[in-house]
Amino acid sequence: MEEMFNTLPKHSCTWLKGNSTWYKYQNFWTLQRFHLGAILAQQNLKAQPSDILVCSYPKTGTTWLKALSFAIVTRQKFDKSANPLLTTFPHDCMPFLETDLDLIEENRNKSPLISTHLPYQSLPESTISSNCKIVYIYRNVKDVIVSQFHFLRGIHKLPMDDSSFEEAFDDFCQGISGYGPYWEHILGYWNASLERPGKILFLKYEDLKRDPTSNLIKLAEFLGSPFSDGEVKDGVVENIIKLCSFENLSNLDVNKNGLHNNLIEKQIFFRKAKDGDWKNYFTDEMKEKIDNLVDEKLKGTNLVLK
Ligand code: PAP
Repeated sequence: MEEMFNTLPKHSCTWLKGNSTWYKYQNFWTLQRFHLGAILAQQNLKAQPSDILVCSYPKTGTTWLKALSFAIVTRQKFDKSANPLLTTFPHDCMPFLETDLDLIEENRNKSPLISTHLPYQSLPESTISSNCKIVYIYRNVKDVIVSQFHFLRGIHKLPMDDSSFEEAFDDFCQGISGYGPYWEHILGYWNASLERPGKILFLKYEDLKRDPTSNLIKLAEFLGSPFSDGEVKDGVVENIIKLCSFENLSNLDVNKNGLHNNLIEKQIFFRKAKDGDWKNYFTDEMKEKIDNLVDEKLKGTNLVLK
């Protein structure tokens, strides 16, 4: 493996002061350890038809989608005051394919959810042959760039200066970003959703914000745990929305303190959660460049990333 990685295209981000080296393998960029985790999963995962994959490109709403999906599929097991999300970091509510392969089997007793940032083309073959359902979240590209910049600079305790943001932007436009290019990631899932109708649900971060109720009802139906009329009347949908809201999750002790995987401060996963924060960072030229780029890349889909 060491030898193989030595032969791959690699990129050390100047805007991360050399703290992070991404490798391009299987047509996407990420850290060596996630590539290795992906290879292990591809070779060893024995997916079950009942497994459900929670898939996303980083910084598109993963934490939120994990919390919502977990709350939906486990809602019969806990009453409101004892929900695990009150005491568990949302990322710890389900195994992450690239790092938690050994937890997947045991976790099936708790929920069918498995999360991953892998592009569709790199999902383990057994998830495709088992016809596993996939829920995919995406978000407008400019907020993703800003969110990724803050997250990665934050991890390495670097300040948020303008010149570094420009470097991060340039890398992103060249497709060099964690699990990037972003547009290839989206297109992979989008094309698969056309080939496998009913098996891949697309959700958009901004839609979830604008209309959480109908999106949650759609998500629950897709996950095979639809809300009954009685539940809707009793406010179960609204309770899940409140439980998983940015305001609630970001203020819980479990999410404010401590490290995720002994590495990353959990609070970094909760920043502003705003639609349109990019306006504070982008020049007109940058906006035009990325808008044109994604228009071009996503031509022919009805996906709007602007
Ligand atoms: P990940 O891929 O590393 O897990 P992810 O959760 O996808 O990150 O993205 C984090 C973004 O979601 C942050 O956006 P921001 O940087 O623009 O603020 C974070 O604030 C936002 N976020 C986290 N939790 C929630 C939530 N419960 N509701 C809405 N947005 C959220």
